Amino acid sequence: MTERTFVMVKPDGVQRGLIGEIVGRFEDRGLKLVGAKFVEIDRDLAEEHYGEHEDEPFFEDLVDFITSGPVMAMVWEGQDAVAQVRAMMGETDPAESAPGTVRGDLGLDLGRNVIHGSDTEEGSAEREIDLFFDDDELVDYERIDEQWLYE
Ligand code: DAT
Ligand code: MG
Repeated sequence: MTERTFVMVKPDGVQRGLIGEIVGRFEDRGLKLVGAKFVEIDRDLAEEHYGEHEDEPFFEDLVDFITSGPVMAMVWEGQDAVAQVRAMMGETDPAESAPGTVRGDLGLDLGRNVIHGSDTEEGSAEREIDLFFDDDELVDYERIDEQWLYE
């Protein structure tokens, strides 16, 4: 099923010059970029975005980190996009992530895990996309290779 998912290159990924590497992986896979913005997240947005973790001991550090510099926020579309992006990201902890995944290739530490992607829980992706993007910031278009990506 065609779906959209929210992806973000976190401040560590931006500072380490990994935006292009990460965008390239999703492009090469055949996923379609339908929205993107390079922004600094304020505390309110960070706390709302990570609301599910507000009772965790790492919550403050997480909000500090995600607001510590610019992020590349994106929406990617494609068949089974939410789960496929999660698979390409690796595990939450880069140390446990398989080589070949973003976190397994580009990170080492749980608190600096380079990328965010919506989880597969029903409604997560929609909630995060709505948090970061207005409807008119998302673009409907066809990629020229779509007939060769999908049967
Ligand atoms: P994911 O980013 O894989 O969806 P998550 O939603 O469980 O993982 O957690 C959000 C972020 O919080 C994660 O990317 C890194 C941080 N985090 C998660 N568990 C942590 C822990 N036990 N200690 C410190 N930071 C943690
Ligand atoms: Mg998560």
